[in-house]
Amino acid sequence: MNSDGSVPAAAFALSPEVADAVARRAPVVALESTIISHGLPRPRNLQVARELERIVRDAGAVPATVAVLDGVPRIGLDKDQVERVAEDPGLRKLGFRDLAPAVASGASGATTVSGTAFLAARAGIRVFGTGGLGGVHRGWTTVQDESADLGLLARTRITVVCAGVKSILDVPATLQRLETLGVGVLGYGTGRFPGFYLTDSGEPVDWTVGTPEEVAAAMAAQDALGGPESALVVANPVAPERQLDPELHDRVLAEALSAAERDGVAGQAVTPFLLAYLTEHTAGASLEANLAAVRGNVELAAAVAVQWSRRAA
Ligand code: PSU
Ligand code: MN
Repeated sequence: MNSDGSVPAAAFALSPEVADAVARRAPVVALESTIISHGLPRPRNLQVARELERIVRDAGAVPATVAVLDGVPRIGLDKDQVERVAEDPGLRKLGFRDLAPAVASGASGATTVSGTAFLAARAGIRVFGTGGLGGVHRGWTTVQDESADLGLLARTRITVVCAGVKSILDVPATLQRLETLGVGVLGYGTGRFPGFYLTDSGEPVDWTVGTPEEVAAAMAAQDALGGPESALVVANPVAPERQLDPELHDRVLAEALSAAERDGVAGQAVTPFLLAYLTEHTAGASLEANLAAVRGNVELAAAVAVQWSRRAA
């Protein structure tokens, strides 16, 4: 291990640009790849992958898209690697627990929030911009389906900017788990937890910040306090004029949930089923709200990374 706690570069590959930025403590934003490979339709996903990197650069930070390619965890992808993530239908979905077997077997896969947060933190990156966190699924009392994102964030020092969690999950149960796990949640410019497609999930948050500087101050306070290496979630709502029409959202979600039950959709298939149903039955409006949320989060993540870097200087 290096003296700053990061592992030697041989354990995974930082792109030269990301390695240089981390060494200089310049602003860097980690980006996940599951959203590209499994979360968005082709060929739009490649455009989005490039656009997100562009948004980070325009805000004065270095993008570090994370994926595992041929058994090598990569933090920062070149042009061909980004294309591969978007276009290769064979990529697996890799959470934190999948990383070791993927590395050992030379597999390729896109990293989820848990996989990305882990690798980014190990590489010395403190800020991560994404769409929505995984969370506690509806029906958790019987199926026990809770994303590994929550547990990983309870033991990883990283700041994740997201638009809350998708309404296909049990939002109050997810917030409750974050509380139990000791993961701080800051509403960005709001006292309400965002609902991914919707500006307001209907649930409150306990803390509100208004600027990237305030986020960076909370990060610095986390470090000053010490204690368990937990993350900080910055919940950034999609602008009201870009959200999915709440009435349409509620109606189509109810339909989607009953269709899933009727068709006996279960396990890992539930989320893709519901998301595809929403996209189809809102004539693409859910996709546009999704993209607006992700863009806003990545932009805010870059602004936070810039402030964080200034503190280090
Ligand atoms: N939420 C979204 N889009 C996504 C995901 C979540 O709005 O693409 C992805 C993220 O990569 C997240 C993962 O980490 O799904 C959670 O999957 P699971 O529930 O299997 O842990
Ligand atoms: Mn799950």
